Amino acid sequence: MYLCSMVLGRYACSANQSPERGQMATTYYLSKLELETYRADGYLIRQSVYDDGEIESLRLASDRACQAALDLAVLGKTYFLDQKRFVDIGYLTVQFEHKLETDLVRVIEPVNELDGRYEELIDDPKLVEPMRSILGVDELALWTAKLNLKPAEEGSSFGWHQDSPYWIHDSQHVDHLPNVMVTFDDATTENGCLQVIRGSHLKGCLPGRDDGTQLGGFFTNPKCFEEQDAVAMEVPAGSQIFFSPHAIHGSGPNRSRLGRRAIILTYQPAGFAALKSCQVRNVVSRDHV
Ligand SMILES: O=C(O)CCC(=O)C(=O)O
Repeated sequence: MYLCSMVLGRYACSANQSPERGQMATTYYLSKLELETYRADGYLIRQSVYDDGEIESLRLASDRACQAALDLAVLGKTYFLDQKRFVDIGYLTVQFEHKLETDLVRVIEPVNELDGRYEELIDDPKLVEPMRSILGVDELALWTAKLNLKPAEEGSSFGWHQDSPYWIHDSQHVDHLPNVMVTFDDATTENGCLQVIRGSHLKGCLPGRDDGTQLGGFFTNPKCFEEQDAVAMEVPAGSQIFFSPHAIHGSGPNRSRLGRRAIILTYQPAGFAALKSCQVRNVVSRDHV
């Protein structure tokens, strides 16, 4: 039953009366309108889903995951693509900010393997139930989990791209890999919030840039979309942004004094292996809180 609705300010879900015990159980499935919005625009925002305590626990986990990644990175294999530093430790990849000699972490993937709080988050009904609505199946698995950090004044931009062309060689069901970003800080244009080209997911996998750089092919050819269709996902900390694997998205640099931390989880139907570990990580259903 799809009962959730958007309200002004903090996100609230409709309560579902349990006839047996007379108790109210909260559900997080998408409403019909939300699902239609996701399908038409390629994204859907739910604001302020997590309370201050939950947000703080996600931030603390980000500090722990970064420290763990830095400790592991000394044992890893370093390489550069277009002068950008990456370190692989087994199948875990750490991307660093672009200024040389910096140890500021930009992305960790798959981050759930570094911290139990993120492992637990994968099974959170607040994520799982909307993802069941989007995928139209009850049983889910994780595809990947990225910690995306934009340190104050240093965090770099992400060029316009789709995720589907990255994943098409590793998945037979690239249309069924929806993302959700959970924000740990208020996200604004100034601190480099996510931006999505509205409706771009309807075009499927698009060609990359042919600019002679190593990473150019991963960025969407600018002839395929209008930048004026970009929508800035300005949301409070603790919000969720669901977006299609075909949605063209990117973000500007962090020009502010506030960090912009977030995790992006990507789900798929159950039984399929995750992107980097190649292990199946099925979602474990949890009772509602
Ligand atoms: O963190 C961001 O602003 C964008 C991240 C992104 O585009 C990605 O991880 O695919």
